[in-house]
Amino acid sequence: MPRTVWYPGHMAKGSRKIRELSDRLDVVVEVRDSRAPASTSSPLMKSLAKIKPVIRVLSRKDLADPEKLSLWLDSLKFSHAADLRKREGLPQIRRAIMKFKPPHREVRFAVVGIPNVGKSLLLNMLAGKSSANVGNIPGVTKSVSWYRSGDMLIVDSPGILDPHAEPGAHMMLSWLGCAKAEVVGGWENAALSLVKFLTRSGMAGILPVDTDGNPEAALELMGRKWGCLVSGGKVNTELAGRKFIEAFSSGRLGRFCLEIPGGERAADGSAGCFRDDEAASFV
Ligand SMILES: Nc1nc2c(ncn2[C@@H]2O[C@H](COP(=O)(O)OP(=O)(O)OP(=O)(O)O)[C@@H](O)[C@H]2O)c(=O)[nH]1
Ligand SMILES: [Mg+2]
Repeated sequence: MPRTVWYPGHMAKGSRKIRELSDRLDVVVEVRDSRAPASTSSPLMKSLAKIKPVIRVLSRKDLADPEKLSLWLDSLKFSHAADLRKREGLPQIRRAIMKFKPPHREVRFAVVGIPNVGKSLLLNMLAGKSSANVGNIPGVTKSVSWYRSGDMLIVDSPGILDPHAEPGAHMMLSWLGCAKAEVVGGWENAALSLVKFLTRSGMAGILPVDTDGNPEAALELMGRKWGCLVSGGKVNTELAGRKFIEAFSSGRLGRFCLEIPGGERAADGSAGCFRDDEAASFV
């Protein structure tokens, strides 16, 4: 049985530290991925949102389906979409944070979220310098650190997942690069389940090959298309799975949203993704 939850020591420690320093914060900035704003919400917010004001940043606006993203912006309070690489959305986020600045000192806030959603990049963009390490794999930031920039005192924190998540809840996160594929049974497993999801939710058009709905056949075709072959001309399905997930999560296959806000349908009338309350039940 593969493990389905990834919760190394630095997540437990980071979670404890953020709770300890929360008294010193004026506001919490939670970063989620625009392509799955429900599944990429931070487990820390269950407790933090009760004691601190929250500003939500939906990163990777550039990779999301614009119509579905606008539904999320309407339904999530205090949310701002951003393309952090191009600094789009940054002035609005900065203004929202500055509203919490006390007159006598700098504004103090923590950037929190699950792994690889853009927390450290947001911090660097707000600070105007490359202070925190950024990288496109989950688990780059391992500890809680303070950064000072002008009238902001910012805490960067490690990406933290829910240790009590349902089995399979991290599957969608692995498609987005926010959880490791090893934890959900490897790249092939993650890829097969993504093909199944896209086919079931009317999004098969984003697949790089024509498929009749058979996930194994689709992965085989992708492997041949991308030259993922081993001796005897067989397809290396683990490698094909990895290439597929990487192409999907980086946006090379097109823009998408995997979820829409609870109970509503996408603006085009399609059921093109799961409602947020269904998100964990697809595997
Ligand atoms: N296209 C695009 N990429 C982004 C955006 N925001 C962040 N990224 C990329 O996402 C990757 C992860 O960014 P980080 O800032 O390291 O993410 P993090 O949340 O700090 O990750 P951990 O420290 O691992 O938890 C980097 O390759 C960023 O360039 C965005 O708005 N659009
Ligand atoms: Mg980081």
